Amino acid sequence: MRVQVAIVGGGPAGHLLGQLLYKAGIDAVIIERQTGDYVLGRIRAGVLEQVCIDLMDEAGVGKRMHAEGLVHGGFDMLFKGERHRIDMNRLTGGKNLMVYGQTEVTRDLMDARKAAGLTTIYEASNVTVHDFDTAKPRVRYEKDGQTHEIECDFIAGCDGFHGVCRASAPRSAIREYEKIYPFGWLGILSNTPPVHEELIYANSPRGFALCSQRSPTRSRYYLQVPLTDKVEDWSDEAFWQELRLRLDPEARAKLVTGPSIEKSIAPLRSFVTEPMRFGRMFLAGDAAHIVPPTGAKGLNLAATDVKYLSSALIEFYQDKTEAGIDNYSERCLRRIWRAERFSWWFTGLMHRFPENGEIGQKFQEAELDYLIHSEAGARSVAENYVGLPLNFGE
Ligand code: RFL
Ligand code: PHB
Repeated sequence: MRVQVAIVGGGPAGHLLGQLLYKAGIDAVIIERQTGDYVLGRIRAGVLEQVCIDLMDEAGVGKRMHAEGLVHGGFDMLFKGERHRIDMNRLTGGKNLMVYGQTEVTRDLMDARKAAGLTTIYEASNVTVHDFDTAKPRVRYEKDGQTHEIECDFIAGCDGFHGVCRASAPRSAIREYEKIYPFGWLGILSNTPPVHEELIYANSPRGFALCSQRSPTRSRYYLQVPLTDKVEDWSDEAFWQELRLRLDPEARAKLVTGPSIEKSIAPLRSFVTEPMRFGRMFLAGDAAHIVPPTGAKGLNLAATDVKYLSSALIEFYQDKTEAGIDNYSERCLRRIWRAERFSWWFTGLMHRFPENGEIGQKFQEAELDYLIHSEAGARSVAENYVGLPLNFGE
């Protein structure tokens, strides 16, 4: 097989890239290790920034998102037992976020791909990437006991944190920055009405908690837990009991509980790869960077990488210029480091770090107190949380 772009990884980044390239008449194939159902079964992000919403529209898949997504103009921060609203909409001059699950984003993109008759190779094993330092890169994979090879002009590494593309970049050409946090997030999905119409980020003496949602009848909640905890240690009842203890009295009284339909623990990490281009192979999304989920930035960053990459590839084919390709890594990394900084800071503000002692706790409380009482402080949180514009600082 020969295509212009071989996309390794069929998560949200790979699928969004496939759709944007298709719209521009560029021929691409997606090679995915898992089945489509497996990809859709991973419960992850829930909050879309305006740039991500715009990209879904640009890709021609925004209809269901606009019909079913929930528009949020603010969120609550809970500390010392009281909730304080960050009025994002007012503080940012009218900007909002959309609550619409990553599963739905990916499903809409997969459906559009299928409807257009485009090729996705699922259950491709032993995927390897070759010759991306030449003008004729190749991707090899195995399926049904046979080895296949794809020739292409470019490889897009959209294969997530554990993918093969970053791992195949020459070690001498790559620099990685990493911070691992000393706790994880235990998440639960349940068919119960959300405790509040907006999200609640809680800094409680028992640890962080987040009340999120997917729809008026489906909730998503998270608890900060030690890295040593296992999902099996947490019955549904134990989860709800702990969540109650981390909320304020009003939320505690309103909380509706029910059986979990998904429960998992995610580690928290800050991670950035530099650069994001190796000859004719580009990294995008979680393949190149990870943020702790506190800032709700991971999927949104993946989407903006893909925006920059699709624009660069379209310029290459239509305008015969390599300027966008040459600029790709630097352009992405500026945006990524800003989101990394915010996610790291917000994680530090909202979680419990016993190793920082009582004084660390006092610093946190003083900062939270400042942020909710200072217009400038609250605006800075709101501006970063809602997402900085694509051309910020350019
Ligand atoms: P993905 O989603 O990991 O997809 C990569 C795909 O590549 C496939 N793959 C391979 N395919 C072929 N060959 C190989 N060798 C391969 N190796 C891997 C995988 O099977 C997979 O299908 O990365 P992508 O597309 O870059 O998307 C990134 C997002 O998934 C991620 O950033 C977000 O989910 C992060 N995140 C959040 N982001 C937000 O913007 N807002 C949020 O509210 C938010 N909440 C979250 C989150 C992530 C979480 N977890 C579990 C880490 C909440 C949580 C709990
Ligand atoms: C989610 O709904 O899964 C979610 C929301 C906000 C975050 C992280 C995850 O910061």
